[in-house]
Amino acid sequence: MSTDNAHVTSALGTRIGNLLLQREGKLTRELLLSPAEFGLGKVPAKRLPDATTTMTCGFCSTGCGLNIHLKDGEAIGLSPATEYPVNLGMACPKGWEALTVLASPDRAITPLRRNSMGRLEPVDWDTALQTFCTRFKAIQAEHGADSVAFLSTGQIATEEMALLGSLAKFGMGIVHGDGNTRQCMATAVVAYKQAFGFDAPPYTYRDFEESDVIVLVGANLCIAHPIMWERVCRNPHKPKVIVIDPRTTETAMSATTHLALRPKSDLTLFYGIARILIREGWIARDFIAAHTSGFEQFEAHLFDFPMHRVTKFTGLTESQIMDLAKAIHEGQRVSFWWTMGVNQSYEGVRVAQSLINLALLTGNIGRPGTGANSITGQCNAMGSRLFSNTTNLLGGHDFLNPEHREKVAGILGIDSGRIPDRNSWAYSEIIDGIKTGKIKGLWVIATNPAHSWIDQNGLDDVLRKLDFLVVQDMYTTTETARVADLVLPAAAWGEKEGTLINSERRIGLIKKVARAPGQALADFAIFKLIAKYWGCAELFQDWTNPEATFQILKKLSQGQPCDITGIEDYRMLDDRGGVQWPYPADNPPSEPERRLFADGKFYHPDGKAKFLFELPREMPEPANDAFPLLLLTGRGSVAQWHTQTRTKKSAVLRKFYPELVYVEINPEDARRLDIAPNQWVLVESRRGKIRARAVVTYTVRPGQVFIPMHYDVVNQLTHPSFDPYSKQPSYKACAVRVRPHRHLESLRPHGH
Ligand SMILES: Nc1nc2c(c(=O)[nH]1)N[C@H]1C(S)=C(S)[C@@H](COP(=O)(O)OP(=O)(O)OC[C@H]3O[C@@H](n4cnc5c(=O)[nH]c(N)nc54)[C@H](O)[C@@H]3O)O[C@H]1N2
Ligand SMILES: Nc1nc2c(c(=O)[nH]1)N[C@H]1C(S)=C(S)[C@@H](COP(=O)(O)OP(=O)(O)OC[C@H]3O[C@@H](n4cnc5c(=O)[nH]c(N)nc54)[C@H](O)[C@@H]3O)O[C@H]1N2
Ligand code: SF4
Ligand SMILES: [Mo]
Repeated sequence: MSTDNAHVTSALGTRIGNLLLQREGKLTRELLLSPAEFGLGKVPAKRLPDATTTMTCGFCSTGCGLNIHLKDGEAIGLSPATEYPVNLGMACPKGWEALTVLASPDRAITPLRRNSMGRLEPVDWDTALQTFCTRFKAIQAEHGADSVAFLSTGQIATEEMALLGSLAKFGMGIVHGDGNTRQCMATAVVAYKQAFGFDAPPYTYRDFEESDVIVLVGANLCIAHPIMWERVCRNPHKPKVIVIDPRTTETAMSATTHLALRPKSDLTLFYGIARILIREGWIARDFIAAHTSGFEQFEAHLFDFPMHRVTKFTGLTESQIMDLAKAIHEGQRVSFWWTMGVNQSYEGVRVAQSLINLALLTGNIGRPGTGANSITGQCNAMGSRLFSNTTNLLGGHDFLNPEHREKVAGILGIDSGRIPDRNSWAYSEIIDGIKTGKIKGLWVIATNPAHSWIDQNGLDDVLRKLDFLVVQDMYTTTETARVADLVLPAAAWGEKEGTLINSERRIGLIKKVARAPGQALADFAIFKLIAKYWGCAELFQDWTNPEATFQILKKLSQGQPCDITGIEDYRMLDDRGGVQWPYPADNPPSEPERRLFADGKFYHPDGKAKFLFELPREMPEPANDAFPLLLLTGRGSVAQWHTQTRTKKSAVLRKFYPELVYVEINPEDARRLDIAPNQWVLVESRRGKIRARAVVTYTVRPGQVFIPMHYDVVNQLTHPSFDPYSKQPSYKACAVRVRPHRHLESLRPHGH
């Protein structure tokens, strides 16, 4: 299919969103007339309400700018910002509905505490905070400071994450704190750190428009990053768009080439491609010699990946594989992009590095339209990677490095003894710690593990095992809040201020344009109150508000690859439509959009990037006779966000997707299993059994089925296996069987 068609396909999502919004009467008449509604063009200023302010969307990592239209200082509607460098006047349906989901009867409006009858009942903030401190302190007194842990998020402001991580680790003595970014980005973090010497996605979105070959691996942009896809569609160079994904995703349908490889055969494929590139002499020898290390060892490693092995393992043909190698060779500006099809794997780090290797081999890095590019997921995944004080010490520093601890302590004006000299346990280790009784208290902020964690059946029991579980969320009805002992009501995006860092390292602003309901407070304010009640407020004297905290983060970044000392204040971020890191004060870059490594210098001490590789591993749970199908999971529609706490609150968004959980199955398998379209079926893995509607479709291959992650039962099936380096869960492949659900079928009302 041509990319022109592709544009139509993907724009459809955005347009349908607009049309639905019109029908719901959500757009004012003036805005209806504006060209912004169709993506591009400018909103005429005179037609806008009293005032408009621009801020970054709080759903995905694209980080679109949204114009919030205000009346008497409060939001009454929004439209995509035409001047914002990220989205250029476009937004996806989630963005359009971002304000709607704030109003909902299940918003947390007061703190809730579980009473002696086992029910959650409203309490005032004073009682809630006293309970928080008394209970956690009692646990720590009995079982040690590290018996309390926290799980945080990529979805709150950077300033909030930094305050949380600092409060927990420097104030409360907590050692173990991780986030949902482990489910998402840990693989890319480790892959980049090992290969480049720092966690640094090198690209700028303009690269989507400047490539002539775009290789998308395990990334379904049309659904998960629709505005990035729009940027691909704006590419004037008639690019080859090559999608590598076992499923015929919306993105694959719109691509020029789709390679439907066997799940988890990516590593073999990319080693095979590297071997061909070297054999044919299609590599950038000068670049390799000047800017990389480990090439000879890599070349020797590739000996084991001859064509016949690659075709056999990937299920692709020789000509498909040769064509991919040729496309990479013939492209002048080749970019490699990956998302969860790579990261969420038991060998994800090495797969990500096999893509980095291809970019290094061919010198496709540091130039316009190139790069080995990990696309992030949540609105502030990148903020969490650098400033959450979980996997690394604030500002990309290292807990294990005494100089780093001294430096950070010096900047914060605290005793360096307060900074843990060991790394936190990873998410899975924290869960194991609860199982073994080492972790007794858990504080969960802006994430919903009882739905999203990989081993859901196990997790319910685990959460119940805790002596004290605190959930800080904007809703009281999340699967995790329902089992909490204490719920702290949080203000949401739009009700507070701070910064988010998007996939291209752009720091954007969020603003307070709506009042939080009831007594809900910004996470920042909650953390400050906890510091006060805990008795460590003096450590955070200078952290008076988000903007003052931003000034502290700037200092922490100084001299690091993510140096942002040159960003003066929030106003500068506002004026410029966000600023990409790095932006050092001593050498502020002049170009408005920037990519990394233009000078060929990487962050390892020798300035070189490393070729890293390893033999492929066995799939932890392959299909067999008893469980003959492989279950893939992922994003289901542009209108569903993760565990659906937010997006299911919008009547408009609900129209985009089936309400009940469904499983996509190939017609061949359906026929064999006697399954009719839309029939209820049972999907069973070794860990759980769920009911779902069958969607019979060629988008999945025979032998594979797909269930979107947005339905609460999906992780009853997934297999808890992890990448050994990143400890990221391997959500994307486990063995299941499917059969018709006769009983439910007989209950089925006619015509459904
Ligand atoms: N609408 C919407 N958008 C979102 C989100 C959302 O919930 N809803 N979430 C955001 C977040 S946090 C994230 S992390 C991103 C995720 O964005 P994506 O990673 O693009 O989304 P997924 O659907 O999880 O996975 C991408 C693809 O990986 C494929 N895949 C599975 N196994 C393999 C394999 O072995 N090899 C290859 N090559 N591909 C494989 C799947 O078939 C799937 O199509 O989306 C972000 N954007
Ligand atoms: N099977 C399967 N499972 C998966 C995946 C998959 O592909 N397949 N993908 C994984 C990935 S990549 C991710 S990122 C995770 C996401 O998993 P989660 O993080 O569990 O998903 P969300 O629904 O985004 O949860 C965010 C929570 O924060 C709350 N919240 C939103 N804004 C705020 C705020 O400002 N303050 C506070 N305090 N709370 C707020 C929301 O109401 C919601 O309850 O799921 C993972 N799970
Ligand atoms: S693409 Fe992402 S950032 Fe842009 S409007 Fe949609 S959800 Fe928001
Ligand atoms: Mo994610």
